[in-house]
Amino acid sequence: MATILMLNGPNLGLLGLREPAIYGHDTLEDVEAACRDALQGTGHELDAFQTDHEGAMLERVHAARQDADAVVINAGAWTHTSIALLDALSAFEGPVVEVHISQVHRREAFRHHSYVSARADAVIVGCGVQGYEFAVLRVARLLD
Ligand code: CA2
Repeated sequence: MATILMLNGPNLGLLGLREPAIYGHDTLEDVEAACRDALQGTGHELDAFQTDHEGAMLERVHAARQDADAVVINAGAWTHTSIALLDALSAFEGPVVEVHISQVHRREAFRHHSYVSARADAVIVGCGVQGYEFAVLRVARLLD
């Protein structure tokens, strides 16, 4: 049994509670439940972590070297700013899939560049929260 770690960065704890026109009505809890359902029968389990603190995220990525086999990450705004997060993800050896709920390339120019993409094995953008399910199924396939 492999462990897939789903990471969500700043403000994503507000999912379903604010800005439904952009991010939809599902809460992060709903998304985690949908991903656990999607993984039923694959033999893989989901662990999930959200933080608004960059240092806490870096430490969780470091710990993933010991306690996770793959990472699905929506780094939120850190996607566009954090070389530190890219460096932490680069030290993780398993598959990494990047998710963005919104179609970032149709939004402001500052959302078009992702540091995380330099490490990601796949990037899922603009599929709404369903993108997380696609991402966990993709890493499950990569782990098999
Ligand atoms: O589309 C995405 O998933 C983003 O990663 C979301 C980030 C944004 O900075 C990225 O450019 C694209 C923002 C996450 C904020 O999440 C909220 C959720 C509900 C209400 C308010 C913010």
